[in-house]
Amino acid sequence: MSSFGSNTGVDKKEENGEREARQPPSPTQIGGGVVPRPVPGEQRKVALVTGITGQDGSYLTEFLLRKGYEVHGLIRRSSNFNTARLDHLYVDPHNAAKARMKLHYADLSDASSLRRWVDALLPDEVYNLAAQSHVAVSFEIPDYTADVVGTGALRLLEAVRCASKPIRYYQAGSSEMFGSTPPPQSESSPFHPRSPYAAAKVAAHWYTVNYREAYGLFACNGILFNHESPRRGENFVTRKITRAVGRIRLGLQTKVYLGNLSAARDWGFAGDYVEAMWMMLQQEEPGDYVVATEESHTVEEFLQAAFGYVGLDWKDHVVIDPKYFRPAEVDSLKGDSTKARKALGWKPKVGFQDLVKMMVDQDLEIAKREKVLVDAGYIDAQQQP
Ligand code: NDP
Ligand code: GDR
Repeated sequence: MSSFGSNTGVDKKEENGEREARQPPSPTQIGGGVVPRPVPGEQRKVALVTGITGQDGSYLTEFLLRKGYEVHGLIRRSSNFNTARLDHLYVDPHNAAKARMKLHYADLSDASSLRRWVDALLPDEVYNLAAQSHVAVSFEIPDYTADVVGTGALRLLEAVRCASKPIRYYQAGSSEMFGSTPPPQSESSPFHPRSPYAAAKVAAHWYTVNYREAYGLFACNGILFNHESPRRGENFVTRKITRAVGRIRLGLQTKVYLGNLSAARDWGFAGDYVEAMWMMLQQEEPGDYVVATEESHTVEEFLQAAFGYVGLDWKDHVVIDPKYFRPAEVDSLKGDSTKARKALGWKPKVGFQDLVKMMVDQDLEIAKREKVLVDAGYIDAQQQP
């Protein structure tokens, strides 16, 4: 713990978590809704999750609800509903006895909204999962990516630091931070980011370390390698492939256009990885952890596994389109997660082949439903090549 003071007006003892939490004020009207406060003395833990509508946010929320948490998620305003991954967890907040997941509007680019919700909810744990998380897109919108991914983390850390009780903080770091550093990559491997996204994640990583050292915050960086699932966004390569496999198998599409097939990634299952996030925040001391399967496969190997599972040859269906190559590529990622396995007792449960099958099985089901609509003339299969 550092001996440096803070500028929040509270003394060091308080920042190190030795102060009694303030009595939470009574419910406040914020953002058009009544904010439920944790009842003093109640055992239920409260988590605040940014990026709750994303792949990891939905798995983490399921996990925390199973653990008995009350989960508050910050969502950004969108012209379409962006809560599809959470619909199965949603209970109308008027059903106060049952609704343990609550959603509030905020944005990582808006410091005041972050500060307001941290102050209003006074959670025990904050999980910062929000990001413009697409590496290729970060070359198109570098400024925005840096703002949300890098400075956004700083804004949230500052809100946590200034809160009136000690709050544990998780930062969603990425194997992309290692970039061109050769595998295996561990906590002691140097960072060499290869995209605006990765550089912004490196900034967020060091902001987190800095707040831990400077203010004694219980702040952890999870350096997570690629993790996928049936809920993966459809423009990440694994899901793009499994969606295409489902549609091609059902005759709704014939080709899929891809970029670099020789890149190697350490792919795990997202449901396993959110458990590691939680485990980090339950330790006696904060720290940084690599989370990985320690097994690496190329995009081509993923294609073989996914197409092969439904009896197809990927070479008959894949077309290389140079537009999907990146200005700078991360060639090879394979994690060394010894620290997480020893210190947290974490290990992945789902292997590569089972992950591929899980994703293809779901995307076959989605394609079957699409086919019903196509056959009935409700949608046009020719939207895809
Ligand atoms: P997703 O892209 O699925 O989800 C990102 C989330 O961030 C969404 O909820 C999105 O909201 C939200 N978000 C985006 N911009 C903003 C903003 N300006 N303000 C508030 N919320 C915002 O990512 P994943 O679930 O896959 O990843 C979770 C985190 O882990 C990310 O930080 C990612 O960079 C990191 N990571 C992911 C890995 C992986 O393999 N999945 C590996 C290593 C790190 P909306 O739904 O409205 O778009
Ligand atoms: P990544 O995931 O960049 O590793 O970031 P992505 O699935 O986008 O790319 C993996 C590899 O596949 C190659 N590739 C393609 N990628 C996409 N998206 N689309 C294609 O058509 C295509 N063809 C080949 C890429 O070049 C790359 O080498 C993910 C994100 O979740 C990040 O937020 C996270 O931090 C890292 O994983 C760890």
